[in-house]
Amino acid sequence: MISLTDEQRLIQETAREFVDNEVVPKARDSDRAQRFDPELARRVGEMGYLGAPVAEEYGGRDLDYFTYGLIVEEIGRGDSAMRTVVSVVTSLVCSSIVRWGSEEQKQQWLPGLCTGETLGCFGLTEPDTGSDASNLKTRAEKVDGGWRINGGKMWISLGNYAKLAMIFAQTDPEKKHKGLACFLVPTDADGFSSQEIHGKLGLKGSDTAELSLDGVEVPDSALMGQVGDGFKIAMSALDSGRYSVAAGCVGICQGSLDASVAYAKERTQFNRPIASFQLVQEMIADMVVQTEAARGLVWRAGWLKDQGKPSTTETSIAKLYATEAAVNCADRAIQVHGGSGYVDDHPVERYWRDARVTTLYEGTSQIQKLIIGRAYTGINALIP
Ligand code: COS
Repeated sequence: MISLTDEQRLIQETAREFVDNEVVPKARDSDRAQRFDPELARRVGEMGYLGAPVAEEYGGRDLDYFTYGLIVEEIGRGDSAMRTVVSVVTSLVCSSIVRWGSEEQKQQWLPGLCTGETLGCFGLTEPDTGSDASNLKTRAEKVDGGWRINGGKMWISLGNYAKLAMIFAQTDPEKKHKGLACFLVPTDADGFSSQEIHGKLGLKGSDTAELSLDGVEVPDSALMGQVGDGFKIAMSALDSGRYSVAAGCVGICQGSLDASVAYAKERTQFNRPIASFQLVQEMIADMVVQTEAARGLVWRAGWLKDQGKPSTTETSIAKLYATEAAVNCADRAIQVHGGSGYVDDHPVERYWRDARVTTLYEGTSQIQKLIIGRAYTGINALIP
């Protein structure tokens, strides 16, 4: 039986209160206005949630991954747009700098990222490069004392607000994934520009950008790790990013369940609360089972990370299951709510729209299945 320590319970309760008091009341308005709320992101940082797993000496809270997951679940229940801030800033950017950055890079970037004063973004995906992440068209060319970067990035969360962009680029196409490098690029560098992407199905309260790097020059000190480490940096970042997406999706499952139970007990038809109908209870039971199963998988992945054990496969299992469960639970929650679930008086239609992207980004469900299948069979079905 897994039980939380007193400290973990306290951190979970504090996060729950913060989310209920400060995140939930703003979620619908941000969604309606299709507006990212940088002040709220800053509050998330002030609470210490952006630096949760980062060492205190760099401005973080030095929490373990398991406890970080508890916080992310609560934020995911409140608003996936804010959970995206945590996934990007903490899991993709901070965790990469912690693992791969030089001492100078850690001191330069981590304190600002942990407080939310500086937002970061993760520039891997390109217009023609999604699942095939090593096949980047962005080029980094060596120049005197640094690098010149040319290319474009697509679907970049926080790209219009970030002061720091982690940019992955190819230095030598013949080397394929072993030629990739990762650069810490200040977004005010000459030649760097961003454009907002409109018309999304969900995550309307989140900022999504297309980035353009037109001859952006950075010094040698902007290179993170070695030339050739880029792909490993990206994959290890995704080990953390996928964990946070999965944890956030447990929050969507729980939120869908909570809203459905409350509504089903209050709404009457045929002179009875609809919660008393067997077919409604079936939907609620399905949500309960999926929520608990998703949480268990996330907790296992977090525990493995804290033990320093390999967790790539288990993270893919958690990400695959929790994201699909979130889509399903939100869909069932709309069904329980009937017509009321189709408008934004209740959070469930936003849950559904926001959950939908989670089976796409940070590795589609199909990519997760191929990672899991390869791990269990020893056969690589990724490249036919
Ligand atoms: N951590 C560190 N290194 C890793 C790693 C991880 N989790 N996973 C793989 N690597 C390393 C491998 O050790 C290997 O190193 P060597 O070249 O030294 O042997 C290298 O990276 C290549 O690994 P692999 O053979 O697994 O790569 P593949 O090309 O077969 O598979 C997939 C890569 C498809 C799994 C990968 O491209 C992927 O995850 N794609 C989806 C990308 C994605 O999620 N995009 C969304 C972006 S963000 S929002």
